[in-house]
This record gives sequence, C-alpha cells and structure tokens, in this order.
Amino acid sequence: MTELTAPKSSVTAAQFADEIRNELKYTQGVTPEQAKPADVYVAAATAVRKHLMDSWMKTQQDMINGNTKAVGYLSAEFLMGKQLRNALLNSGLTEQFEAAVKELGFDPQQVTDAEYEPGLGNGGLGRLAACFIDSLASLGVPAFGYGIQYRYGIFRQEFDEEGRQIERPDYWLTNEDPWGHIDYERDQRVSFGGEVVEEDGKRVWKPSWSVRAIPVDYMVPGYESGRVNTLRLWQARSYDEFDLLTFNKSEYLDAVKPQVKAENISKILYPEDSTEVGKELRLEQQYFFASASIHDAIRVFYPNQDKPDLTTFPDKICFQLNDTHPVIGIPELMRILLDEYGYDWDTAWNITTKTFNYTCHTLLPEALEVWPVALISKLLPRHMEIINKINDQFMHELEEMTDDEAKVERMRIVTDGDTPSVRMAYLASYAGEHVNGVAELHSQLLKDVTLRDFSDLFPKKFTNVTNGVTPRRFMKLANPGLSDLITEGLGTDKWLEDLELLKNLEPLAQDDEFVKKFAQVKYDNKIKFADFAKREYGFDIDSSTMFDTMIKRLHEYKRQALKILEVIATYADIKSGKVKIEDVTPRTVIFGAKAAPGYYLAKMTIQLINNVAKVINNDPDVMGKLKVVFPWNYNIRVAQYLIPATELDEQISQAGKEASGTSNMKFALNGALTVGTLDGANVEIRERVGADNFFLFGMTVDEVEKMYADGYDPAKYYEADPRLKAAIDMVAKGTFSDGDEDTYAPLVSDWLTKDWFMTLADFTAYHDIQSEIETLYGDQLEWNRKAIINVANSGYFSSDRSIEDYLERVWMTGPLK
Ligand code: 26V
Repeated sequence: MTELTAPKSSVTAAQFADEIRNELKYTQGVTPEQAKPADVYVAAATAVRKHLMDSWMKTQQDMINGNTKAVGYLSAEFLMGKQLRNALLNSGLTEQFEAAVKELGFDPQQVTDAEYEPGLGNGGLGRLAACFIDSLASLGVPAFGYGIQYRYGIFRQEFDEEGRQIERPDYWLTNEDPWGHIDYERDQRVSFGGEVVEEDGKRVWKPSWSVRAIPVDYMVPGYESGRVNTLRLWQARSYDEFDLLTFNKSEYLDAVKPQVKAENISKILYPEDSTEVGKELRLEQQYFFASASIHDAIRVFYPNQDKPDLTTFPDKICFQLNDTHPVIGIPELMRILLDEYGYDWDTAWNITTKTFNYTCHTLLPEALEVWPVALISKLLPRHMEIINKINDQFMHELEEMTDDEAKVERMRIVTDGDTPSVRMAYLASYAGEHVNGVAELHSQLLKDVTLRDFSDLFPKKFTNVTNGVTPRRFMKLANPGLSDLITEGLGTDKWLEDLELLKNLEPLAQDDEFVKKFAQVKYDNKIKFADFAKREYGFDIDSSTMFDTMIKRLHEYKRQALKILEVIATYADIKSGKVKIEDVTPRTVIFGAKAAPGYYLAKMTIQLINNVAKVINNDPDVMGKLKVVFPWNYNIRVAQYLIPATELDEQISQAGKEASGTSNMKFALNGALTVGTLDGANVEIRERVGADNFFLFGMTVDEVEKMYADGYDPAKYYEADPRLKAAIDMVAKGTFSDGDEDTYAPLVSDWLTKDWFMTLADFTAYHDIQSEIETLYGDQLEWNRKAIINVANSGYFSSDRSIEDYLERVWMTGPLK
C-alpha cells in the first residue's frame, strides 16, 4: 500500500495541467480547445480524486485492521457546499490548480463556479454534520458519514413580483457529479410492510416490499492529516425496474409504479416543516438510511463472515444519532441482532445500548419527532413489536426505580391515548449511551426542562458538546485575506489545525498598524461581496456603509420580525424628521433566509422584508443612509461571500429557543461584532470575547419563562413604545403593500395578539442597543480592535474542538494510530 498523501503535494503545476488534459480527453472526451469551464471543473475534480485515492484506501484499510473504534455519523442531512476548493486545499493542490487552469487558458474562478452546490440540508443541523466530518478526517479519526443522496436538495428560492417566496426544485444532479462514486456491489436490501408471523416459536417478519439501497461514496479529505474518510449517501432504487407484462398491455404508467415507489424514497429532502403531508415517506427515508448504514457497518467490520461475533460491534463502531431522524436505527439494530443473527434479547440490548448516542438539536417541543404507532406498525411491524418490548422493559425498570407513578407515565416511550405514538427522543434517551445538547445553555435546558425526567434518572448519560465550525472552509477558503493576515500576525499557519492559537492575536488589537490592516481586509471583503451581489443579483451596495447581516432559516423564534420592525421604525424616524439624516449611521441591512414551504407566517415575513426593501430603497429621503437587500436562495456559497464582509451580526432569537447557532461562530471568527440575546452559543461567545465586545440586549431565559407564566400581552408593548407602534401601524396600513391593509393582516394580528416569541417585548431593548452600536461604529479603530478581540477569542468554536469533546465525552475513541 502506498504512503499517505504528503500534506503538500509534490505535483507540479505542469504535471497537474497534464492530468487535467488527460481527464478532459479520457473522461470528458473533449480537447482543451473544445472544453468549457464546466468540463475543466469535472476534469480537475476527477484528477484531485485520484490524488486522494491512495490515502482513502489506506485509511479504510487501517480502520478495518486497526483497533481504533470508528464513528458512524448518522444524519438525514449533510450540507456540504461546493467540494473542489476544499479538496484542493486539503490535498495541497491549490497553487498547482490555479497555475494549471490558467495555463490551459481558463479562469480558476469560472472553473470553480461551474460546480453546482449540493444542498442536502436545511440549515444548521446539516451544515454541522458537514463541519464534523471535515474535522473527523482532519483529526485522523476513522469515521463514516451516513445519509441519503437526495435527488432534490433544499428548494431553490426565488422571489416573485410581489416579493413572495417561490420554491423551485433543486435538481442538483443534472450535470456530472465527479465526487460521488456509485458502488453497486456494496448495495443493501431494505424492506418494508407485511406482517410478523410465529414460526418455530420465533417472530418472523415477512415484509411485503423492498428497495435496493445503493451507496454513493464521497471522499472526505482531512486537512494536513493524510486521512480521507467516507461520506456514504444512499440512493434508493427498485429491484423490479419494470413490469414487462403490464407494459405489454400498454399500461405504461402502471408498469413503472414499483420503480417510482422505490425511487421516491431518496427523491427529496424534507423541509423542516410542521405539515402532515408525506410523513409516511419521511419515516421510510429514515428507516431506509438507518437500516442500510447499520448493515453496511457490519459488512465493513466483519468482512466475509457468516457468523460474526457481534458482541464486539460496539468496539468497532459507535453511531451518533444526529437528532431524532435516525433513531429508528435503534430497533433496527435490535432486530438485526435478534432475527438475523439469533442473539437473545439481553445480549442484543447490551450491544445496542453501547452502540448509539443521541444529539438533540432543538428545544421546540414541536420539533421533537413523534411517530404514530399505526404508521410504524404498517411500515415496520417487527420494529413496532420491538419498540413495545423496549417500552415494557423501560416501564418495568422505572417502577422498580421510583414510586412516582405520574413520572413513570410521563416517561412512556410509547404513549397511549387517542393516537398512540412513539416518542423518538425518549427512545434515544433510554437506549442511547450518551445524550448531548449543542451548547451549554441548551444542554442545561434539556436537563432541566425538555428531558428532565431522563436526566434525573440517568444523570451520567447527559453531557454537553458545544457546536463548532470548520476554520478550513469558513476562514481559509471564505476569507483568504484575513487568513493571510492572521498567519502574518501569528507567524505561522498552524492555527488552521489548532484554532486556539488565535488567542495570540489579542495583543495585536492594540497595535494600530495591525488594526488598520485588519480594517482594510474587512473593507476588501465588503467590496468583494458588493461585486458579487451586483453580478449575481443586480444589487447596488455601497461598501462604505455598515454591513449588518441576518442569515438563518426563517422562523418566528429567530425573530427576523424584530430586525425588520427596527428597520421600519428607523425609516419612520428619518421620514418624520425625528432623527436628523446627518445623525444616521449609513447601514446596509442584509437578509438571507428560506422559509419552509408550508410555514405561512414565515413566508409572509419574507414578503414583508422584500417589500420594505422596495419602499426604502426607492425613497430618496433615506437614500445612502438605509438600504435593505435580500439575496434570494441563500446557501453556503453566499455565506462564504457574506460572512467575511459582515460587520454586525444579528443573533436575536428569543432566549431559550436557539439551541446553539453556528453562524454566530462563523461571524465572530471572521471579525464581525454580534448583537444578540443570551441564547444558544451566544452565551459562550460572549463569555469568551468579553462583555465589552458583544452587544447584549433582551430578556433572559428566566425572564421569558416568568413572562409566559404571568401571561404575556404584546399589545401592551405596542402601546408603550411609540416607535414600535408607528412601525406596526405602517405595516398594518399598507405602507409596504401599496396601501392594501389585508396583505399583512395575519402577521400584524399575530404580533398584537399572540407574539409567542415576544418580539414586541424585546423591541425597546433592541432599539436601545443600536445607539451603542452606532457610537462604536463611528470610531473605526475601536470597532476593529473589538472585532480582532472577537477573532482572537473564538478559537474554541472550531469543530475540531467539538469533535475532541465528542471523542472524550461520548465516543471514547481517538485518531488512527
Ligand atoms: C424542526 C422543526 C420541525 C417542526 C416545525 C418547527 C421546527 C423547527 C426547527 C426544526 C429543526 C430542529 C433541528 C435543527 O436544525 N436544529 C439546529 O441545529 C443546529 C446545529 O446544532 C443549531 O445550531 C441550531 O440552533 C438548531 O436550530
């Protein structure tokens, strides 16, 4: 076996150009003269993959032969972003690529732009999975990411004339995907439906239909580690491609029904949505990838063994359940052990409970998955039996442990009542070896509120692992200017592997020369973003204004409404002359957000933001002072332009609702200051960067709870703050809907009568902090000092640190030797 790829590849630019020419010829079948940038992209990607191949094979071999336990990260989402730049960086081929592509007569930027971004995730949860597999590989930990290769990722967002969100299918596989290697020989059968019968005293599942799970493998190269892990995404295909008999009767549509049914399973990524539609399909997806992945792990670690000793399974691999989506894997492993390998219940339970760990990513009760017993029984009858047995066992244990009958009842995994259901978070909390939240505050609230009974009974299970982000993509690739400056300041580029080294930048915050260089980098990034926004969206953005950004899924708890109401109030202040135009700090307020297609109020908020933008941006009275831009279809690529350019980052969720947030970390690491509430990881960011370098406002978790308890009346706040009243009145009276008072009536009515996330209650505090922000912004040297202090103290938020915490607290494993 060949050695691991050297960190810096020894290939020359000329050699790499030859490799690209070769791929153009033998893979694409075009000459360099005929080639388009997209051809060069595919050729370069194919060449890079070949460079990684030896390390990939060696990593797999070491994993199987070695005795380091591997990690299987089971996730319904992996929001990877574009691959080429990352693969070049991690294989040490960036410079060769640049030179080679130019030698071939192409613009490197155009070539990398030709890659279509796979959007196989909704937001933070999926991006976290992508950051984690990057860090696992970079730390040399043997790992698989396991998920689904959706044919359609998150929808492509457009805005119509009225500013409403339109969802278009994201068919990301129309063009060649040079990264995914489809491996027909490593397929798995996944079955559904049917019944369970008694045969020779055994329960035997007779499923009624099956699909073929085919793995598509993506290489996950580590940074400077020489290791390349695997992201294995399953594609669903039919075993019965085609019913020839039916076809010959000219019933063409019926003939392809089995194929359509099977392929539907990996057809689309579900939006994080509360609607009922397609629940069944969603459970099919979850079981599909959980089952295929567990079988795959057995195949990998016990090659060619008919009767493997699966009592050693937990020493080979542990599975991380990324939220409740793969939790059906728990009864699936039980079923495999009991039915396929003939283990007794206790042995199977012992193996299973050592294999799984569960991460919870939310505090919203409606986001904790619950499946009706009837649905599981129909799709997975044997699993339902097993879940019932797990529930019985649990109830029995509980009765031994406590006399509190109400508590035992509360903790049921399988509820009774009108619609008996299975609570997946409870199943995972009982069967999982460890349970973790994703930021200190969130983990505490899980223990105190959401999973309190479980944490009371199993205190040792519960732990925290604060999220992190990969500095490779979100600093080195996204912000080369800042990366170079940091390397210059520290005298080393080792910080990309050990982000705590950023701490040594702190003294440079007092060095005016350094601060000026830092400010220049920020300004260059603003210009870069403005150019990008002009090119891609046609926006005119003035780079001398403050870039004030809010990017995240559109959700009421995140409170985009708070931001837009403040914008409207400021607009009204200027219009009425209450604020003198020369006293206004010019701002460009930038939003990026997708709303779940079925989420009515979220979509209406998008429409409102667009129309506020339309009115304000066309009003000569505020021209040059206030502008709102909303680039549609926010994705990783947009993030990579926007985050480095941002000066003020909005993290303004209602305290106690945002589990962690990860863009907050990306912003701090890229030298933005945060305005935020004491929520999620904001708390830890503020602790680290210092209260003086963070704009805090708003109610705390305790204050929020008290307000719920006392009865919250939003109308009171509307009456009390004339600015707030003016802003809401403008929306109600049609200022942003051509005089139509109905357009936003549902939104206005919700604010005034319900306002579940207390936007109105926090409005005044949010406004009050603005003058502090503007005063500081007026002193650019001070502002940038604070921004540098943010960068210097955010090294903790590297996903490498998160993974190290998982290794120590949850997985109990480490890098390959
Ligand atoms: C799901 C649902 C489904 C029902 C309707 C409402 C709703 C709202 C949110 C969700 C998503 C929950 C899972 C999730 O994406 N959590 C995010 O995970 C990130 C990574 O840990 C974390 O930074 C974010 O704070 C958290 O929202």
